[in-house]
Amino acid sequence: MEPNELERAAKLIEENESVIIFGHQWPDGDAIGSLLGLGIALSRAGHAVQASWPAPLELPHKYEFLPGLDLLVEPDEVEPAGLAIAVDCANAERLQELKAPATGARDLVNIDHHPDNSRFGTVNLVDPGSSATAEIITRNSGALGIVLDGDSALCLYAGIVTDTGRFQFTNTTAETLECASRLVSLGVEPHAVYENVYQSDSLAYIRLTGEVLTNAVYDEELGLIYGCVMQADLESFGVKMNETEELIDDLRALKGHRVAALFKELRDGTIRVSLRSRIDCDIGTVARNLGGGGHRVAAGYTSGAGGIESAVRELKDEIVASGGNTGCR
Ligand SMILES: [Mn+2]
Repeated sequence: MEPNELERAAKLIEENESVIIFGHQWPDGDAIGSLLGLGIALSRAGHAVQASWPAPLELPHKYEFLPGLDLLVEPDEVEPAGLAIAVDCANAERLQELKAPATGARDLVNIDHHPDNSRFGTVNLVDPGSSATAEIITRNSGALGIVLDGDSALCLYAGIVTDTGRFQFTNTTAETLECASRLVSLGVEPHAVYENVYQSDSLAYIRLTGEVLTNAVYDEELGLIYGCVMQADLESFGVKMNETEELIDDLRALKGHRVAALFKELRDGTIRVSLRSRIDCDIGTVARNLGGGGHRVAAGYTSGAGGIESAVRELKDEIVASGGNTGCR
């Protein structure tokens, strides 16, 4: 990240009274935590803040404990503002219907940690070395002229905890832990985040997990473990798709696997594929080759409407084909 980008972002924040903050569709803990944490800090500094993401503006229930939800505005009700800030979005396409208000603002600050970020902002605070967008905001809050309090710290901490798999993933660095330490110093109680985010599953979800794990398949030759969540499963167990975000982590408990994949059947029949890998296997490149994107060890893409079987075959073929470059084979 270039130092003058931070200065330019700080100046834009200072100059603009009205700010819209955007996350990506189906936001995860980092997108939500970054959006709300930054939103709270700016609103308490006197800015008029709107926060949104592409429809549906549904918050996964485990994040309902976070403060700042009053800042959320339905995407079709967003009013123009002088400054737009995108958080955790790798490219402007991820903003979907919010792309127009985002790029229509005089300036767009793009804060993100995805290695394939397209630098779509007029100012780009992109740092692929950061575990989370929330880590970038925390570490640079001073340089950005942002004052964090207990509430904004709680949101940012939730973002870092979820994107690092509770400080277990390969993206966890000394800087990550220093940022977390700072947020705890501001009043965050780690156990409260744990209880709200990781001990809030419904019995229906736990039973669905049992079903997915029971039917999981392990391809020993590729070191690939995968499971599927079908629309029929969601209906019979009474679970929403946005509750299944962490299900892939259960597959990763398998000793010796290299890649974990979760195939999710969307309502329109297309298959959303989430991927995780060991550090020596660049699953982000595999996802990009299949039209998606992401990080080296956590990525995803959308497969066509050919059904689960063809999606599985497509993934296996790509792992084999790109194996020499990605180290996934
Ligand atoms: Mn993130």
